[in-house]
Formats: sequence, structure tokens, C-alpha cells
Amino acid sequence: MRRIILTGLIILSLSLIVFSPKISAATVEMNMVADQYYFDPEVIKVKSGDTLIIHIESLMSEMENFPLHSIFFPALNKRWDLPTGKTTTIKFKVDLPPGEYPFECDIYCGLAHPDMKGVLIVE
Ligand SMILES: [Cu+2]
Repeated sequence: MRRIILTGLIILSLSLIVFSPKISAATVEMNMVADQYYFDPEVIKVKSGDTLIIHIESLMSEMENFPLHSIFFPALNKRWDLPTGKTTTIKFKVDLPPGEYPFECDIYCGLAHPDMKGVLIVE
């Protein structure tokens, strides 16, 4: 009887090891628009450890010759220039604990430039 119980426990343990769900990081890919004076979407949700790929179309509007926006993630110390009239693809691993992390345009692009921001929500 003990042997049967022991064998059952061993089989149960092995099946738990083999079939337990693995929590693995994913790649999250999305499109975004950057313009005076917003990012759309302005909220990005990912899981900690995910790799995030964003194709950002930087629009040319209002000031037609305005050459540049940017996207800056202070918590990651990462930034990219976003030349207007072009789509820039950015990619990085979200090495942050769960929380809310602001991002912004860090190039002065007009009067409402301080409004050009968003938030990265890490779950
Ligand atoms: Cu700006």
C-alpha cells in the first residue's frame, strides 16, 4: 500500500513539473502616432520582461517644417528621435518591476509641448 501511494506521489510530482504553466515573456508589437501634442495611444500596457516593439508614425502638422519629436522613457534611460513624416520603429525589453512609468517628447515642439506625454503600465 505504501509503495502504491509513494509511486502515485512520484507520478503526480513529475506531471506537475512537466505540465506546470511556464510564465514566459512575450513580444508586444503595436502602432503609435506622435503629433503636436500627443501620443496615440498614450497608455501602453505590457508585462514585466516583455519585449516591446512600437512603430511610431511622427506626423507633420501645424508647423510644416517642424523636423522632430522624440519619445523618452526616463525610467529606462532610453530615447529615440522621431523625425516628422516618417515611421520610426523602436524596440526594447521592459526590464522594469510592475508600476506606471511616464514617457514624453523631450524636444521642444511648440506651446503645448509639455502635454506630449504618456504612460507605460507594467503589470
Ligand atoms: Cu514634442
